Amino acid sequence: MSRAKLSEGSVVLNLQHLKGWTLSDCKQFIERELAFKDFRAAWAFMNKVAEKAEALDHHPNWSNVYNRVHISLTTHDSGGLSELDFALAHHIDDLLDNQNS
Ligand code: H2B
Repeated sequence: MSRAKLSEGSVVLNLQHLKGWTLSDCKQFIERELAFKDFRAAWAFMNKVAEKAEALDHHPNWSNVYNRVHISLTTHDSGGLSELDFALAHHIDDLLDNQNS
């Protein structure tokens, strides 16, 4: 998968296939804020995302406060958003869907 920076049009198209993610004002990040039952649930989720990030060699910028996780995705190597950011975002959404089923 390519780390090349996507055009603004491609970013907008890709975003339409994601729910709950927003584009930052500078247009270099897509972001999502999540809330879990407690810290343990948040940390378990972060561990699962970390596995996928390693497999993709593509890593989130994120922070955690107790049950909340803020995720911000960008491609540092290209100075913008790439296919990898959207692939990771979709994977994160799949993990969330599966934990609720
Ligand atoms: N993660 C993210 N989000 N962006 C990158 O450009 C990136 C990465 N580059 N993970 C990878 C690692 C690169 O530094 C290594 C050397 O492949």
